[in-house]
Amino acid sequence: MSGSIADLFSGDALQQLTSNKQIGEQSYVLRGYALPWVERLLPELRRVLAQSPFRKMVTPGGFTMSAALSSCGQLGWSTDRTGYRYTPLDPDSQQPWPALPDVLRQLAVTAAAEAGFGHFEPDACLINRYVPGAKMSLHQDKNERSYASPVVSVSLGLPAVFLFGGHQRNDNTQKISLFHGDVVVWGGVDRLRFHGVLPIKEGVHPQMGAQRINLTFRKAG
Ligand SMILES: O=C(O)CCC(=O)C(=O)O
Repeated sequence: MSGSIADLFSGDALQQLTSNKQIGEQSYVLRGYALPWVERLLPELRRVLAQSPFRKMVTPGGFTMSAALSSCGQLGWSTDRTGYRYTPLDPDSQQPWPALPDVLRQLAVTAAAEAGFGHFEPDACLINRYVPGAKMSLHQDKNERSYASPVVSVSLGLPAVFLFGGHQRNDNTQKISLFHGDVVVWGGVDRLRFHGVLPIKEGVHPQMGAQRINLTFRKAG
C-alpha cells in the first residue's frame, strides 16, 4: 500500500486536516483545534444540559429562533419579547446557570491564546443546537459589557457554513465551512463584525447525530 495523506483525504476533509486560516486582522479558524478535547467535553456538556436544557427563544421582533439555546457560566444569554440580555439565573428555572466546566474553560482560554488573545477569562458560554434547517441570521455580538475580549466559537457535529461579514450588515461575507472540532476566534478590531450561520444541511454526524452544537465563549460581565 502506498500513497500520501492527500490520497486518503480530499477536498474539505483535507482542508480541515491541514489549514488554519486567518479570516480577519484578528480572526482565525483553528482547524480541528477542539478534537483532542471532545471526549472530555461531551460528558460535561451533558451534565450542563441536564440542569439547563435546550429551549426555543423568541427575539424582541417576535421571531422564534430556529436554533435551540442554553448556557453555562456565571452569566447566560437569553432573548424574549422585551430584549436580549445576560442574566445570572436561568429564566426557566430561576436557578443559577450551571457552572462553566473546567474543561470547557481551558479549551476556550487556550484557543484564544493560540489566536493571540492572552488572559481570556470567559464568564459565559452560550450553547446553540442546530438541527438540519436551523440557522443563525447575521448579527453582531453587542450585549457584552466590554468588547475587549474575543469571542471563541467551537463547532461540534454536523458541518456548517459560517458567514463572516464586516462592520456593516450589508458588507460582503466570507463563507467558511466549519467542521466538527473547528474553533473560530474573533476579537480586537474584528470583535464587532457581523456573523451568522447558513441553514444546516441534512446529515448524521457519527459522534453527535443529526445536529450541530456550537459553544460560544465570551466575557460578558
Ligand atoms: O453557531 C455558530 O457558529 C455561531 C453562533 C453565533 O453566531 C452566536 O452565538 O452569536
